Amino acid sequence: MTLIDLRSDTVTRPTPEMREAMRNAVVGNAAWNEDPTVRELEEKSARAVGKEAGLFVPSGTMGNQVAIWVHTAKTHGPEVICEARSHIYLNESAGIAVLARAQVKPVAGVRGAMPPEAVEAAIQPRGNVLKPRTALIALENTHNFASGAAVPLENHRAIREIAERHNIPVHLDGARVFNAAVALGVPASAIGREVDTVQFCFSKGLGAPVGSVVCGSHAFIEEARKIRQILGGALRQAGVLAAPALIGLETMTKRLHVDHENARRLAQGLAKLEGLRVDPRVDTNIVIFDVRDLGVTAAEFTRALYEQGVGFSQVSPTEVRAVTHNDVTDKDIAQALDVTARVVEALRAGKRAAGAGGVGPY
Ligand code: TLP
Repeated sequence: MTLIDLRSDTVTRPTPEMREAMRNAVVGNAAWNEDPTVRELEEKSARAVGKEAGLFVPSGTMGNQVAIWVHTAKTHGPEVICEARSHIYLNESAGIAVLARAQVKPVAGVRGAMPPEAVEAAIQPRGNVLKPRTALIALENTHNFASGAAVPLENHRAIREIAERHNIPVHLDGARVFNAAVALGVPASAIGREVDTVQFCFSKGLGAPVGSVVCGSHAFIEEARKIRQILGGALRQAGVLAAPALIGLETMTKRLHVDHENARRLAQGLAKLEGLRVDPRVDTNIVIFDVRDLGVTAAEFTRALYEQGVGFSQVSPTEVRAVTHNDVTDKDIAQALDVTARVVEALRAGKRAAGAGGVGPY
């Protein structure tokens, strides 16, 4: 049985063009900044998000953590304002505390967007020796655990104005910034312009096997290079990884609307199934739904589906996530809906599927 794998858009296999590009990639020692393919990727990435320079890193997590560390390094007792369900807070193994030695001030968002007035209220008063110092405001767009919501530009703009007034930098976890750009109908550079630094991933919707980039000013990137070195993220002949990432950046960004349509179709189909609570607003390639009314946990639900050839992941004890990407077709979506309908029916009839495997992380 082949798996329709909707657990994440990180599961994509490199396309034949990517494999070919890897084979032919011109390489050099990237740790010495001598790999021409990595340099080309860094330059084009920076341009795409409206920044001066970029730095290739092995993962989105490293890109975010490098950025957070650089932004907070000069502050004693730093605090980072971020959304309460943001990836940097929930899914980066407390890297903020371990690496930057900063603490988090979570602010609850509405569909991933932190209300600007709540952000301003969360900024610590200056001059009070008891208080941490707000060293960074971190945004996420698209917002993964807010069903892939595309956060409107106006929200970023309002937060940037507040940040500028308080002299606080803004970082964007733009793991899926091109999905956001497509959904908002703007170039990614319009989103990048509203923040100081951006991390985005080649290994998600863009379909490349490995890699992310962190972008910002020349001065920021020089500091980031130092931190990347400390974290062991300075790679050698990384052109073989940058080559497929370039294809992701230059061609795969043009097909993301297909993933968004598939996700919408999936959400509409799931919403018809009794027992599933589905957020019908799907901006991009992520659908999140709640299975509590079926009397099962998200882990039990995903396990039952996995056994029938459909991969969903759990994002909380009751919430399940489906993510569309280059390796799922509209036919796969139709089939995933058929299988899900059968499993939901069986669960509603009180049949519990036992088994293990494939539930994915949250
Ligand atoms: N997200 C993964 C899981 O960790 C949940 C996924 O399957 O979606 N920022 C955001 C918004 C992300 O969604 C992710 C990965 C990252 C950062 C980290 O990227 P990687 O996995 O490359 O370290």
